[in-house]
Amino acid sequence: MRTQVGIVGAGPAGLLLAHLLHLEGIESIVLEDRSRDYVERRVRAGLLEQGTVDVLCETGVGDRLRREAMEHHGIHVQFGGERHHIPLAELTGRAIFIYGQQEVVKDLIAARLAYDGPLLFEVDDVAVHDIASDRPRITFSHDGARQALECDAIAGCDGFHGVCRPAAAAARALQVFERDHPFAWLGVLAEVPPSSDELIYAHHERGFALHSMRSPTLSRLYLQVEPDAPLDQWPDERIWEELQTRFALEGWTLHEGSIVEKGVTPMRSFVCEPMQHGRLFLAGDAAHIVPPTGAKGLNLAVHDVCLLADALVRWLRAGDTGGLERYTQDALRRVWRAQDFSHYMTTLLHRLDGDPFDDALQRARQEYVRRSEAARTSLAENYVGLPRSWG
Ligand code: FAS
Ligand code: PHB
Repeated sequence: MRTQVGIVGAGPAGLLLAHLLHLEGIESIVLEDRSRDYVERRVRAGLLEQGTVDVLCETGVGDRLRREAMEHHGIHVQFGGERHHIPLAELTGRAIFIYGQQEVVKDLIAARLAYDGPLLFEVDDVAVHDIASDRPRITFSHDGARQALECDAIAGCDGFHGVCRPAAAAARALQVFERDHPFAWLGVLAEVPPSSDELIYAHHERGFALHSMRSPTLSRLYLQVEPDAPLDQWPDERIWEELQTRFALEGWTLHEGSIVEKGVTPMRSFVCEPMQHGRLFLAGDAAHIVPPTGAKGLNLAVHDVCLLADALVRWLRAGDTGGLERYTQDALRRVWRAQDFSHYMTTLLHRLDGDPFDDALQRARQEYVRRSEAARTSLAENYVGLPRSWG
């Protein structure tokens, strides 16, 4: 088999890259090791920056998003028993959108299949080869047959646990920056109308809690728990009891409903540099992970593939390698901004591990957000996502 760009992974990064390349007449093949049903059901992100929504709409995969996404102009942050509103749109002129990641994935898969774009699900034993040569290859098994795909370039969009970053690391030294946070998130999807018009990020002495949503009838809620907290120690009653405690506020009620999905997500900060080696380019979670407190992961993946698609088109069309040579530095500028903001939101709002100095710093930062419009504006600017001109 032969194609111009071999793409490993049918998450938001891989599917959007394939779509952007298709719009520019560049061929690609997407290889995914899970089933279509699995990737379309996997509950992950839910918050899209204005910039992400603009890209999806401008490239023709935003029709359902426009109809179904919930546009928010603010968020609430709660600490010290008080809830404070951050008027995002007033402070930045930009909004955020609530639209499940699996809905974005469904829209991109539907678009891909509508023009018969090659997309193989349930592939096995994916491996990348000769990435430092001008004929990189991907080998894999599909429908019981071993296949080899020859490419001009390979895009590693296979997430944090994929095979592409380790392949790059095997070929050359990758610098890794990482930090594991001493807690995790227990996330639930509940069939109950959201109890708030906008998201609520709550700090409580028992731990962090987040009230998000997916639709007017579906709430998405998160609790800070111990790393590796076993789910069987979190029956639904205990989850609601803990949420009630952490969101408690005079005159406000958290409505309960049946929990239809729950899972625990580790909190990790991770960046590998460079995000490329030879003809292999990493994008999204394959290259960097942020704790979800800043809602940046999916939005960073979209930003990476916009840069990578532009650079690949210029190279494959005109032999101009400038964009590819700058890919890592251009992508990392926004990655480190998001790393800093995600770390800031995580240490501002989670129960920390009891170091008195860190706790005092946390109180000082909370008070600064409560009393300073400049602090709220900086938080808002990072939260809605910096404009494209920022790079
Ligand atoms: P993904 O992990 O989504 O996709 C990689 C794909 O590659 C997967 O489909 C996988 O099956 C496939 N794959 C892996 N190994 C393979 C192999 N060897 N061969 C073939 N295929 C392979 N981000 C936000 O912006 N906002 C949020 O609100 C937010 N909330 C989150 C909540 C949770 C609970 C979690 C876990 C993450 C959240 N994130 C959020 C971050 C998240 O959305 C990721 O950043 C996003 O999925 C990254 O997309 P991809 O890079 O495409 O990676
Ligand atoms: C979500 O809706 O899943 C969500 C929203 C905001 C976050 C993280 C997750 O910061």
